Amino acid sequence: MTFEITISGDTRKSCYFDQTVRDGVRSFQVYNHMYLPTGFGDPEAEYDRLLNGVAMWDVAAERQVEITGPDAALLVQYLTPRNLENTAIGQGRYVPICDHDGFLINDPVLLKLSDEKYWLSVADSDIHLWAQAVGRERGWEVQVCEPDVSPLAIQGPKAEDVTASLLGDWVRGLRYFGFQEFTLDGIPMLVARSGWSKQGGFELYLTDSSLGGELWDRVKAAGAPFDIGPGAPNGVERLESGLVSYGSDMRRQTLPATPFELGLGMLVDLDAGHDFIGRNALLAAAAQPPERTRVGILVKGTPTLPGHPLPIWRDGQKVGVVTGMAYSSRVGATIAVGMIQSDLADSAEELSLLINDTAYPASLHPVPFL
Ligand code: THG
Repeated sequence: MTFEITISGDTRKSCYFDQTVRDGVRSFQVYNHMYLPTGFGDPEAEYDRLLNGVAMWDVAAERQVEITGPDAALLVQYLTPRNLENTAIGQGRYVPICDHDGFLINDPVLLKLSDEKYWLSVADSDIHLWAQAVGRERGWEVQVCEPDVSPLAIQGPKAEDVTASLLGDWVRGLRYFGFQEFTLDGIPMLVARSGWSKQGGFELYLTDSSLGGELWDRVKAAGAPFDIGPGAPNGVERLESGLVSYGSDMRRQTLPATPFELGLGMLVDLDAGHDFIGRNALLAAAAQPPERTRVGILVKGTPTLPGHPLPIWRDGQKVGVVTGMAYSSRVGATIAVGMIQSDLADSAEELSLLINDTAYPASLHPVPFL
């Protein structure tokens, strides 16, 4: 029997879609109601490019929530536990967003474009509606909208050479998470040193989606001497590097977690004196040791994750969850991340995962793995 699934009409393509299809995309995931490429059919080559060369990723699904107006700074600060006081124009910050119970509902990159204009480059949840509602309910003078912005990531040790040869040597001077507006032969963008990998690189925030195909091809051409190839946010490298993935490591509705439980406690500023959503809950949470702690896990064997969260077993008891797992050739083992009850986070032994009726021995490992 065959059947058809219609995905809501709210789900859309990126402005790089046609180029990714032409260049051999093989799988997509729906992320922020958009099609996000997840693979081009050769995971080993894509991993190798990210680690040793350079890759280009269509990450337009990292959508922007634009917050403007006289009270924009007020709203942005109220949305995140991180103290934004010393954020300069042209500086990005990684900012957790929590609900009133202190559970993470997103972990965007914040870009400060001016004192009255901010972008939240969001992970996979509907922060646009949240920000708009909060601003309105507070009676603040702010507008929340989605601008025409489509990030394209260039990642890997040769990303700087590629980006410099495309845009000029000035990009070498960009600090980590710093960004700058730039127009390349009529293609307007914002150039940032950032990206969802620890291999270094840039994100080009194209601000005219009608020029997506042109920008993709310009990056491809500039990267050709460096053997650039298409890729996607990499599930193996992110585990090795300990990057958090909203939707995998936590999600408000299915796997609620506080910043403390996810190892993001350093981004929660309870003493700065600013008010923010979730402050009381996080104050209470901070007053006692967290119930669960984020851990890395080494798994014996080469199972694949049948779905997540997957329970971690010890002595016939569920003591935690695995939220991401993959074989890492650099570690030489199957690695995973997840959360475990805090009293076991330092020294738990005899852990196991149960996958398809087979028990796989597991042991703790510090994150990042590399
Ligand atoms: N780039 C942009 N937008 C994004 C992402 C991105 N939106 C969705 C998603 N990724 C948001 N989540 C993250 C998670 C981690 C990081 C960035 C965005 C990240 N973390 C570094 C780390 O953990 O080591 C740096 C953290 C820090 O500076 O404190 O880069 O990738 N545009």
